[in-house]
Order: sequence, then structure tokens, then C-alpha cells
Amino acid sequence: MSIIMLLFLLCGLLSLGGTTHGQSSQHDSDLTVPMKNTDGTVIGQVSLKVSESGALFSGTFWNIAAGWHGLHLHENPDCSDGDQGFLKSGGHANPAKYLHGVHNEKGLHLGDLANIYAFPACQGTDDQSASGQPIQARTQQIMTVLTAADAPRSYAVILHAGADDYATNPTGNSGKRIGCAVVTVH
Ligand SMILES: [Cu+2]
Repeated sequence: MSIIMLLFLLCGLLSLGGTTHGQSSQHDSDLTVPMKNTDGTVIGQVSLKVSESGALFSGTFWNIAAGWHGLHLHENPDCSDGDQGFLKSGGHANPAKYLHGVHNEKGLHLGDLANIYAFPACQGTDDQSASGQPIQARTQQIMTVLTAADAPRSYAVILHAGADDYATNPTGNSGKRIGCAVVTVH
């Protein structure tokens, strides 16, 4: 069986098992912001909803390389230097001065999120972004450290080229910064 056929089969299974609703829910659209890559192309959308007891991070991604990708809140809400690799976003949000990663005994950063896994883009899938791009990854993550008490505060959500190893301080060794979005805790 060829690789192409395998991919096709995998994509077919995914679209059968996945949601048939191509559009994201509309009720939280006021908190949902686009994520852009280093060229300024939109590659996803993210939102961060806080309450008194924690936060819910949500993300949807497309037009990215298949595989695992690190994801963090970086401390500076600045995505203006995509041509330089989003370095202005600074390091991970870490007001308590912990070390990086859930596998670090002195971890973790406030801004540490779990990796996302991006499936290969499947043309023709009914799980599409509003612009018609096949969606490759969706995530929802609960953040217990970030609460409404941190408002008002803005962060940069950074998507990385590689996986976070959850241990290497301070970055998780997750490679280049390939996507950026500014979120604000209200
Ligand atoms: Cu990061």
C-alpha cells in the first residue's frame, strides 16, 4: 500500500470520527484571535477564557507541518517581529520564577501548555477553518495557575516547530517560533 493511500485512509478515518461541524463555535468569538506565522499568514485561532479558579485555553490550527508542536504563553504580548522569528515575545510567562516543564521537579511555568499534534492536511475534509483550510489540530487545555486575578494582562501564544520535551529549561527545546497570537486576560 502506498504512502499516499495510507494518508488518504487516515484522513478518511479522521473525518469520519471527527466533528462534522466545520466552523468554530460563535459564542466566544469576541475572545478568539487569529494566530499568524512568520509570513503573516493566518495558521490558526486561539482563545483564553479565565474565571476565578483557572483558565481554559482553546486552539485550532491549519497550514502547519504535521507532527508535535510546543505551545506556550510567552510574557510579552508582541507578535510584531515575525520576520525575526517572534523573539520580541520574550520567554515563557513565569511570574513565580519556576523552572520549565511538567517533568521538572522545580516546574512549571505559568505559560507552559501541552504539545499539540498536527495531522497531515487532508484536502476535502469537512473539518475546515472559516477560510476553507483543512484543520490539522484542535486543543483545549486547562490552566489552573492562571486566573481572573491576573487580569488585565496580555500574553503572546507561541507555536513552535518541534515538540516541547517538558524538561529542558527554560524553553523545552521546542525549536523555532512558527506562530504567534496576542491574547488578553480580561
Ligand atoms: Cu514557547
